[in-house]
Amino acid sequence: MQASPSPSPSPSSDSNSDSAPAEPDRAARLHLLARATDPLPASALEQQRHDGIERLRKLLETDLLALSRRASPDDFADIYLGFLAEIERFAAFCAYPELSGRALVAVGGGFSVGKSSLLNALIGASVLPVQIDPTTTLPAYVLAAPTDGVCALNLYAQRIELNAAEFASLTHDERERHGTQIGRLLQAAFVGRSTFPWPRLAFIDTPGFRAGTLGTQADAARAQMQLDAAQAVLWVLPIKQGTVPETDLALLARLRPEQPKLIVLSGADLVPEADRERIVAQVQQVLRTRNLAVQAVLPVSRQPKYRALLEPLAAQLESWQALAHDARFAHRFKALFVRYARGLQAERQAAELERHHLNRLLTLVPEAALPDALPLRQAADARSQLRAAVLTELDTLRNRFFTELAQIGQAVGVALPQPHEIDLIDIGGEPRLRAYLAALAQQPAGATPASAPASAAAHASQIQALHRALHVLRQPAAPTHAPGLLRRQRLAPTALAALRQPATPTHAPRLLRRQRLAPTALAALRQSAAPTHAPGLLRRQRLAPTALSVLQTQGAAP
Ligand SMILES: Nc1nc2c(ncn2[C@@H]2O[C@H](COP(=O)(O)OP(=O)(O)OP(=O)(O)O)[C@@H](O)[C@H]2O)c(=O)[nH]1
Ligand SMILES: [Mg+2]
Repeated sequence: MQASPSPSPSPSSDSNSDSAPAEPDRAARLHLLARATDPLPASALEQQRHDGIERLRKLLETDLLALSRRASPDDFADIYLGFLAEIERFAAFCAYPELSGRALVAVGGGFSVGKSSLLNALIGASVLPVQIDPTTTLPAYVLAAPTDGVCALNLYAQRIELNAAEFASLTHDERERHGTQIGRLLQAAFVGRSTFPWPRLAFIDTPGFRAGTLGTQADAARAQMQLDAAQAVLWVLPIKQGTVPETDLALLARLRPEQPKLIVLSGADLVPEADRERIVAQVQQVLRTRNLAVQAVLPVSRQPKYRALLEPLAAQLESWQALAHDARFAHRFKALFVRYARGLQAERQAAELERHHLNRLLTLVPEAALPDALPLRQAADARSQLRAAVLTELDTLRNRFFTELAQIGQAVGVALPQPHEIDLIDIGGEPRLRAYLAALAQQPAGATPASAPASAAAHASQIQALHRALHVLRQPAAPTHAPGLLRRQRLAPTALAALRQPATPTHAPRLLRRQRLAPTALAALRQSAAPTHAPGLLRRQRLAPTALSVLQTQGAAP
């Protein structure tokens, strides 16, 4: 394998662009094309992995779709596309398990902003193709390896080796230069370098997304998925722009808030030194105004003369090596299943409510009209029952999916157990609370887990509030409680705040009151003229048990 590809098209290939490719080139292209479309796994292990992923795919494409035809929420198309995209990324991960154990740093930004150039400069070698025009067509992972080499995932997610020249040819202008579009058949490339300085990091060089009028939601969604999957993000902007375009701000805003991010201003050699600081301050100001937290805004340059500018960035990357590098596939798959289930639960509740209203109406309907009215109630009943049945089947399907996922994970050496719904709550980078919640999830409500923070034990009221909320969340008999709580993602951070402030024991009830639970419950209880309304209203609020127990603790409820 050749050590280092030529980073930019050679003048000779440019001048040939209008004529037919030469014979040796044509043969080489055909050979590459054959590998890019070869469906056969190379080894027994590859075969096993391939079969496992195919079974997962079939579960989604056959069983999940069949279920969705019986009942599915309005956003099912998005959920399904999410599943397909996640499966693709999972297949890429399994085909290149060397990625596991490394924190993934995504390099994102618009077209031709200098993403690939930045990576080349950081690793001190021209491994990624760089051109003035849009260049990168397929996401390329760059990481440490015992020997230099490039491989890619072909059309059938099989791993194929590429020589340096082949990799360098897979650019946006491949068709003009070689008459082929093999880059579009490949799913991802993996560039291993023996001199890569960060053994516990891997970069992913993403194709730039289109901005402005050319922009499509699909582009942005694809870019966001790659960025989302990473543990940290380097966002590249050309320093000459002097500010952050709206498209970039929108994408940055959609990233997970706890994901560490750096803004990198490329082309620092192109502006006078005095302007550099001004532009950095300007960018920081824009980010502050938009409430977008980034660790730093760093001017950089690909020019060797400006190498010193890369040092702060290199130091930051060094610290990112300590980032947790859990493969979050299981979480993202689970989140998609939960989204489907929540949609069904909402529809089921709507049907139940309709049935409830119809029941009331039926008491007023003259007997002669009953034959017309009763089918309406039966229809609402049927809708609710169908959702309940589909929810049960969805549970079974999800468990089958996760059993299969765990087996594939085992084959490639990554643990992928099914996460608890509680684990999906976004509680930021608070490992202590995360561990605490995880321990709670394993225990019966009421018990304080051993891993609880020391100060927590002394402040039973906050802990109790947290327990109650989590208990509600875990109740299988009341599945609608979980979505309610999950949707109000404010619960966990506020519980965290309560744990942090042991001196204010009223914090938890205050929070609940702020969430408008207690006032609603109180209002319902006050309606003594219509006592039967209270439970109904409370049930509709979905958090009745929590609200009631808080009121009881405060002596406000019977
Ligand atoms: N002077 C100067 N030029 C740069 C710098 N960084 C990138 N460039 C130039 O900007 C152009 C685009 O650079 P790329 O690294 O290919 O940009 P990219 O973001 O990877 O582009 P896509 O892969 O197409 O999205 C090339 O012509 C680079 O030479 C820099 O720091 N200084
Ligand atoms: Mg590029």
